Amino acid sequence: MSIISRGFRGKRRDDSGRVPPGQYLVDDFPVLSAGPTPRVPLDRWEFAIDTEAEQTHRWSWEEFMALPAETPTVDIHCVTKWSKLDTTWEGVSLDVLFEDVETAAEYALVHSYGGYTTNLPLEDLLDGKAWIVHRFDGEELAPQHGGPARLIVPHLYFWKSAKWVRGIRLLNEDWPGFWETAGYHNYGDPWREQRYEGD
Ligand SMILES: Nc1nc2c(c(=O)[nH]1)N[C@H]1C(S)=C(S)[C@@H](COP(=O)(O)O)O[C@H]1N2
Ligand SMILES: [Mo]
Repeated sequence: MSIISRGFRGKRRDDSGRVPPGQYLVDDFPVLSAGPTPRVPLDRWEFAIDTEAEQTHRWSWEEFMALPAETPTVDIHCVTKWSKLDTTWEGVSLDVLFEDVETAAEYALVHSYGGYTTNLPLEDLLDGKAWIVHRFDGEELAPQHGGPARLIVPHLYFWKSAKWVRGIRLLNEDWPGFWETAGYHNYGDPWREQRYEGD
């Protein structure tokens, strides 16, 4: 009887198929901010959804924290080519925030404390694809990573995941955000390597 070796795979998980083209894996968590880190006291923090019909839905920090939370584990991909697998967050699904929002708009412009903006189709925020998170890796979300709360939309390049998120404006017509105006791709699908305008 012979001992058959099936090959030693080591302890590393199988990452194949999880890293989009042109990306490399990192274990640390790089900080990428286009400006200074805004500090928002929680008693003045609010998150708002404004519809194309000028209806506003608003949450104070207390109201936001009272919403049902989820703990997504997702892979994130920055256009500067780092990817980080299995990041763990805690926050509120956009499906919860949109529950009572009546809209026929197709586009969303996300805006942040500090003035950052980014755009995406509304459908990319819904159906379990996006969250407003306030915890990362079991800890309060650090200010440099977007605390007190940021958007995460892991299926698009990470610039769509607005830090220090303040609100979402729903629009009938697409309106490019900060990086989208500066030559980056309007949609930003990492699996299709949509880094720059024209990709
Ligand atoms: N408000 C705001 N959100 C932002 C940015 C920014 O400059 N300002 N940078 C984006 C980019 S390019 C990336 S890669 C991620 C970086 O998030 P991190 O600093 O937590 O890694 O945030 C995105 N969200
Ligand atoms: Mo980025």
